[in-house]
Amino acid sequence: RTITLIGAPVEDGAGRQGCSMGPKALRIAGLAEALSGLGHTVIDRGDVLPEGNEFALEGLAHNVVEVTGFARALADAGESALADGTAVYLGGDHALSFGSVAAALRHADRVGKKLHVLWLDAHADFNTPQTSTSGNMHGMPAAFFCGEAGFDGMLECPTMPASRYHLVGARSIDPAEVDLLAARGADVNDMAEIDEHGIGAIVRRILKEVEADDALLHVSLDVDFIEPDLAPGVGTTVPGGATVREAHLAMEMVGRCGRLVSLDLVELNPFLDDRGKSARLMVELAASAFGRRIFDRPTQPA
Ligand code: DIR
Ligand code: MN
Ligand code: MN
Ligand code: MN
Repeated sequence: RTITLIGAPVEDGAGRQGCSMGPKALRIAGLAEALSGLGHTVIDRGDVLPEGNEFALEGLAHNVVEVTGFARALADAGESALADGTAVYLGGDHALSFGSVAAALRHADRVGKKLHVLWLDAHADFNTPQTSTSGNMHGMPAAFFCGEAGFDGMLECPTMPASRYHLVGARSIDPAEVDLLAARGADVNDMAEIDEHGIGAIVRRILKEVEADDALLHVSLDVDFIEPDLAPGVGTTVPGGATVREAHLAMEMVGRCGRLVSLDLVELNPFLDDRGKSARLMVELAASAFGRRIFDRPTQPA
C-alpha cells in the first residue's frame, strides 16, 4: 500500500498550545520508518499550510479562521492522497478532523461507497458553536461531518449519518453532547462498556457493521483515549482510559479488516510529554493499524 503522511500542525482548536509540535514529534518517533518497515511505500508530503480565509461562525468558537484554513487545506491534500492510497494525518489537535474526514467523505462519494468513522477518544467532539461551553473547536469536528447545523460554508464536505460515527473510549461527554448524540443515533461506546464486554467485542461488532455496508473506514485516534499515565503528552487528560493492549487490539483489528482509508493521530502535545513516551506509543499504534502483529516485533534489549 502507498501511505501518504500529511503533517497537520494545527493547535488553534485546543485550549492550550503545543500540538503544533506534534507532527515533528511523530516523525522523530519514527512513524515513516515503522510503516515502511511493514512493507508499505511511505510518502511524507510535509506539513500543510493553512489556506487564507475570512470565514466566520455564529456562536462560541475560537480561532475559526485558523481552524478553517487548516481544514480546507487538509481536505484538499487528503483527497489527493486518497486517490492513490491511504493517508495518515500527523496532528495537530482534533480540529484537523474537520479536514481529514471531509477528505475521506469526498473520496467515499467519488468511489461510490459509504464511510464509517471510528473515533477513539475520551470525548465525543460532538459540540457545535451553539452547544459548546469552551468554544474550543477540537470539540466539534464530529458534529460537523455528521451534518449538524452551525458550520455552514466552512468547507465542502458530504455529510454522513451519525449511526456511522462510532465513538469508543468515551468518559467525558458534555450534557448537550449526550442529548445530541442520542437524538442523532450515534454509536457511543463508553469505558464502562469496554470494561464490561471487552474492547475486542465492541470493535468486532463495529467492523461487522462496516463490512455489512461494504464501506470504507476512517480512524481518528486521540491521545487522550489512552490512560494518562501511559500517554501523558496531551492537554485534556481524563483518568480511566484504555490500556496499551486495549488500544493495540483495536488498531490490530482495524489493520486486519482491510478497509482503512485514513488515520488521524491527534492531540499529541510534545510540550507535555514524558521523554517522547506518548509519541512513541502513537507510532506503535499506527503500525498496528497498518498490519504489524506481535510476532513482527523486534525483541527489546533487556
Ligand atoms: C469539551 C472537551 N467537550 C469541549 N472536548 C475535548 O471543550 O467541547 N477535549 N475534545 O479534548
Ligand atoms: Mn478528540
Ligand atoms: Mn479527547
Ligand atoms: Mn450502530
